[in-house]
Amino acid sequence: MTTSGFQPLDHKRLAPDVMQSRAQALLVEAQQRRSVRHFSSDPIPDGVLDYCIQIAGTAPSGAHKEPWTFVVVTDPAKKKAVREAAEEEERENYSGRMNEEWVKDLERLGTNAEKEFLETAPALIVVMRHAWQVGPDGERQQCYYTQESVGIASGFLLMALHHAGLGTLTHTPSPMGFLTKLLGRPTNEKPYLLIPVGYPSEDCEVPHLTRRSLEQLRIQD
Ligand code: IYR
Repeated sequence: MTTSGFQPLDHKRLAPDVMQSRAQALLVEAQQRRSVRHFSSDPIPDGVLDYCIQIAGTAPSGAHKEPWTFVVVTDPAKKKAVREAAEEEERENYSGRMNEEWVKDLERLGTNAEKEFLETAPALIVVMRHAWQVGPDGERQQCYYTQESVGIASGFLLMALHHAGLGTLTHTPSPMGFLTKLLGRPTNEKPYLLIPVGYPSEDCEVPHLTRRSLEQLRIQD
């Protein structure tokens, strides 16, 4: 969307009790979200990913440049290629690129260099960050606060997918520059996150984790 001029904001105040119950209901839902590393290969119902990607596209961005693209990978051969390239990087990470403290911090997540979920999950969404954009005459156009903008859009996406009943993982095979080429994207698009999406497998387990309480989260002046 491009803007030209101004228009009145379409906003209606809600009754306080409605505000409270809507916020609380969203909290209950958000508390159920977990990172999923074991997926069913069952397909995702038609249209769900498209709605969620459009929700991600409502995120605010620096100078409204919308510096993002969401590449959806469902082709088994392509998922296999992503897995192979990601595992190659991860083997290097686990066998030396990550320091001792980092490897120890990951112990409770039970992760390793094997990334079966990259093939099992019915879809991989690769969030691409536009470091710059190309104008109509091929000129390079600046983008602003792209890390922040794409981070917010990714948060919207994760929440939307969770709300729709799907499991996700925020996976960051590192480095992940290989994805630009593998997915045939232009060089201004930098891979930001790789999000496997699908139903969690029937036997999916997640680590015991607690979250910070409101008292720890909120500092009152
Ligand atoms: N990218 C590796 C390692 C990893 C790093 C962090 I920080 C995590 O929260 C989880 C994993 C991997 O995906 O295994």
